[in-house]
Amino acid sequence: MRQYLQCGRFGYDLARRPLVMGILNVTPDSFSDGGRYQTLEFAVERAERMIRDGVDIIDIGGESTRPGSPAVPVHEELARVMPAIYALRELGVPLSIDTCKPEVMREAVIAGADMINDINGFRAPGAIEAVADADCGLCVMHMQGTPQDMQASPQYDDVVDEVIAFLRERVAALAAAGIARERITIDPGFGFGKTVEHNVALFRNMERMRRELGLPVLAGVSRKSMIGALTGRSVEGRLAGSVGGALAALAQGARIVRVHDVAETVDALKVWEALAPGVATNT
Ligand code: 9MG
Repeated sequence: MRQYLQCGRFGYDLARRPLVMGILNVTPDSFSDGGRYQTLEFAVERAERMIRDGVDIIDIGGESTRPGSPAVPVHEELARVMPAIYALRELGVPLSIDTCKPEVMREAVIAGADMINDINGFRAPGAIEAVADADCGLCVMHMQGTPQDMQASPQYDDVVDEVIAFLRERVAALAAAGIARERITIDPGFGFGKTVEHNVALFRNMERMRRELGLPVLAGVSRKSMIGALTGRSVEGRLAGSVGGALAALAQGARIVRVHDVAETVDALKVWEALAPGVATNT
């Protein structure tokens, strides 16, 4: 299966190797409390660290998507995200912007963002139009509900069928706007309106998603409550579980893993690939 991903200024053959996407939150609670300038300074330091550690894509988020998080007004999200794009865009690594807002997508792409990661699957009015004429990569994620209410009571008849049907419909909507398939990755959205059982069922069916939709799968389980449920650990103690989750995701068919702990994930991947060639990388 052809697995080329066009990501703005960059292009990747995902059949050759999987990618590690590093999480860079630029929300006020992500770094100490020194205001905007200090947040930016820390974000640049963190991004440079990720690059030294071998990150492939940096995913910048200006609005928390944790369950129960409040929505942020567009002007505030722009004020958080845009300085980070300007500061990081010449570092030689693709920048992904984690946003649901068409205005932020548009400004980010103009400023040089290489990918838009939308947990809302480009459902907001104007979202598809905001990215249609660019060449940025797109991550289309499934979410039931909104971050404010999604974990209240997730319900599915068949979670795997329903998530695949949703992703199929969103990919068709993107294609109808003339967007090339090689720009698109799909994501089951672990923890976004799902119980642990839903997450496990989806996790074990990522290869099926990839096969049925013919597109690369991005998986994010890093430090999530699903890792907490499987290990019994609070968020601070989920590093090993998250690395295990990233490797398991690749073995189950994902080609991009979204992680907080880049160095540890990259090292684990190197060791696994050296000792069990083709297993983690699915070749
Ligand atoms: C922003 N964000 C938080 N979790 C995520 C996940 O699992 N996938 C993607 N694409 N984005 C996420």
